[in-house]
Amino acid sequence: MRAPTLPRRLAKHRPTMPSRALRSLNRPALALAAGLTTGALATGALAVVGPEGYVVSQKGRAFQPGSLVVGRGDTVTIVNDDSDLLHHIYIESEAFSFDSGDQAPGSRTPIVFRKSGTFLVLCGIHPKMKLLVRVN
Ligand SMILES: [Cu+2]
Repeated sequence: MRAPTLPRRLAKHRPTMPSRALRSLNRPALALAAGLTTGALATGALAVVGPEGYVVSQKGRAFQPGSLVVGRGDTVTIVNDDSDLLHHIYIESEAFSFDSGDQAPGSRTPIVFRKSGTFLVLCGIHPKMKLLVRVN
C-alpha cells in the first residue's frame, strides 16, 4: 500500500518545499520588521541592562538584539562575542558620529548616546550587520 502513495506524497510535497525554504529565509527580515514597528523598539526587548548600561552582543556576524530603545545619555556597550572575528562599528549621522576602530574578539565598546533620534550602527567589516538604536 505504501508504494502507490509515495509518488502522490512526493508530488504533494514538491511544490511546498520552495515556499517553505523561502519562508524560513524571510523569517529574520519579517522578525526584524515586526520588531522595528512593535516589540523591540517599544521595549528594547532583548537588550541587557546592567552596570555598563545596555549590552549588545556581536555574534555570528550579527547584532543581538538588532534594535533597542534607550534614553538620552544612556550607554550602549557593544561586546564582540565572535571569538575569531574583528568587527568595526561606526555611526554616521548629522547629529552624532562614532567610530570604534577595530574591535578585537572579546572587546567591549561603550557608546554614549547624548542626542535623541534614531541611529544606525554599522560594521565596516560586515556590511550586513545593522543595529538600530532609538534614543528618546
Ligand atoms: Cu563585523
